[in-house]
Amino acid sequence: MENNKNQTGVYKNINSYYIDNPDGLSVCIIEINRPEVKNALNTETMTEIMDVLEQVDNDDSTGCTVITGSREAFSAGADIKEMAEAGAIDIYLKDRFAVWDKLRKIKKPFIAAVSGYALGGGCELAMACDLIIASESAKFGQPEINLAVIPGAGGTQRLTRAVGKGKAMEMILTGKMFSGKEMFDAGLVSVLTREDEYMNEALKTAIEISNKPSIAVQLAKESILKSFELSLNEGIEFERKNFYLLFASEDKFEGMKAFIEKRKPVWKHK
Ligand code: DAK
Repeated sequence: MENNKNQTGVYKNINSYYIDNPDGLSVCIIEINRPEVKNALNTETMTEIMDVLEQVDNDDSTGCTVITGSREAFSAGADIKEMAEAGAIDIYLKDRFAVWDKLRKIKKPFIAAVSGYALGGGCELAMACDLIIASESAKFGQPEINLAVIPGAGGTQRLTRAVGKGKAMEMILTGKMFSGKEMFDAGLVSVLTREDEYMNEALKTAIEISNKPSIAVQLAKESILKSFELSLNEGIEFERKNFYLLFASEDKFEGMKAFIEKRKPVWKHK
């Protein structure tokens, strides 16, 4: 499964590499690497993460990305030292957080593999991922209230959609941390693992996704995300267009032919 690791580039705040997958497209791993600040996300780190995600989107040989931190911290949030002196006008006019908005434009799936702290922007980065795989002892929280601010990268919206109003209120208004197990029970975490297993599980899921026909994967992701924005009727129409669009792909013909011929399909991702 894990034959070869090729670096995606040289970065200061992340390690990132591709893992070969003999059965399908390769998988990209991004490890946030700022242990001295519990993987706090300064602008440079977010820019590096985005650079890799965009690289994967443009790379026909890669199907999926896993974003992770260390066992101790996925990420303790945006870098407070970077924000401490910023004023409202400066932060608005210079649009200092613009890089965060680009996460929504990524077409290929990316998975959060969470252990340790996932706080503030760290929790929001995990929630911007397409699914969260976490260890039982992960610690999720939105502690911004303790800094006299509120979540600013989608926390009030994505958390509420994932866990409902009551739990979102509890997390955001108290700033308390909740375990991976609690967040699994609340519906934020898709797969809960034992302490040492979160990365293996994330990799397994990423490989499973990378073995699927990539165009269908991307249009499925796009359609699911649209469900947060559209009415049911509009969403179903959007889904229908993407369904029809897939009939233009070579893989659709191969998938259905292979089923009828009782053989494994050979995907071209075209
Ligand atoms: N930023 C900067 N440094 C941090 C940090 C952070 N978020 N979290 C930890 N550190 C640093 C600490 O300052 C300390 O540095 P030194 O003192 O050694 O120089 C070092 O990491 C170790 O931390 P501790 O000594 O505190 O370690 P503990 O084990 O005692 O505690 C902790 C770990 C994670 C519970 C604690 O460090 C902590 O509470 N950290 C802050 C968590 C937090 O408040 N996070 C939310 C930050 S606000 C937006 C996008 C994003 C955001 C907003 C808008 N837009 C798109 C508009 C996000 C905002 C946030 O995330």
